[in-house]
Amino acid sequence: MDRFPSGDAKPARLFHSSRFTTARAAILSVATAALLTGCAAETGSGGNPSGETPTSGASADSNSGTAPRSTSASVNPSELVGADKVPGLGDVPTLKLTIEQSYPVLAPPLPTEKNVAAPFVQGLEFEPDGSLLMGTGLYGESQIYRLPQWLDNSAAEPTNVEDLQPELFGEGITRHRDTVWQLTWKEGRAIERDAATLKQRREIPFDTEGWGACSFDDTIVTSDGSGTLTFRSPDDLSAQRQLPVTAAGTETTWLNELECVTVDTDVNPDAAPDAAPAGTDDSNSQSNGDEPTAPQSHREIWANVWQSPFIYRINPEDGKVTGIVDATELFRDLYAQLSPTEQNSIDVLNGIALMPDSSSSTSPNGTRQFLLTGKKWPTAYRVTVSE
Ligand SMILES: [Ca+2]
Repeated sequence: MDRFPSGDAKPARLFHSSRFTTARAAILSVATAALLTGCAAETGSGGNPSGETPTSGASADSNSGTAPRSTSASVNPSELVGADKVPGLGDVPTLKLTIEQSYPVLAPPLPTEKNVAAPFVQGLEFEPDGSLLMGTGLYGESQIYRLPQWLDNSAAEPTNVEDLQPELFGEGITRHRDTVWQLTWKEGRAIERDAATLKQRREIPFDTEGWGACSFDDTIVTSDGSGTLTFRSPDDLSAQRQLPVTAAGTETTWLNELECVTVDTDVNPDAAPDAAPAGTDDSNSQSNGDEPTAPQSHREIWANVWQSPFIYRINPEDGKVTGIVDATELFRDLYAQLSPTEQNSIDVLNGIALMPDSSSSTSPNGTRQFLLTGKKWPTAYRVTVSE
């Protein structure tokens, strides 16, 4: 989500208005537009981008070749990609989002010693002990750090702060056992880190743009700004499989920050079939043995859609989007907290991390709990997503 389209990048061709075909989509679109317009109206920015932003959406940092992007990224919510532009809306089930709690987002000092109000979030992931890993972007400002035992103390100071070289634009992060991988945007480099200290072990070439990343037990999933995800070796990020993601039969694009979710199923024979996307089978099961009661599981990939308030739930087997979250409510709540100046400083929704503390995070009934935030957002939200 970091990219600010430069004319030649992600063409709008993938956003087919033909998706906007059902009454439900129409209602949702209108509701979303009205809500976002309401957000903008509160800022006094009306339908026009604020400040120096010459173009729409998260385009404040226009990407002009190799020119460093400014840190004054802002996004006008009224210009986010709307319901009529996101494939699958109207055809794929919309999942219910409930805000449970909000938290301040803490950021360590930057290498430049410049203070920032909030981090430019590019990667967000909980560790098993409840610590939160955060990866941030922008040239000269990219970092990775840990918010230790965040579940117990969300105000804890960041630790293990590692600054990236100024020529690197940090992107997705993900932990896989004792390793943390951090992608870079267009630099063709990925960083392997020691999970305990977050210090760099080595740097390896990376074959495409880096956007989001998440991990399953046996593979790492990355996005590159397109609608195709790549499954990679946890050892060296070599590509193993590509997964075109489709929503209601239409190819998607701008898949960004990711979250890999494994859901144990069949533990309780009386449990209702979970929200496994149609077509999901047991091929992903993490077998613990041959006993008939061994838990089985299915997998989901959740993806922020850049420049939009929407999040996809994706079946990693067939690439189909099986549910869509409309997180517009977060913008409305956020804007209610912020001064006009602060409103102009925030950027797009980005950052999704499965909450590690609650059984409802991976309930077989399909309910999930996530921590969601955005670039330069001072607030993160714990939300429940349900059918
Ligand atoms: Ca994540």
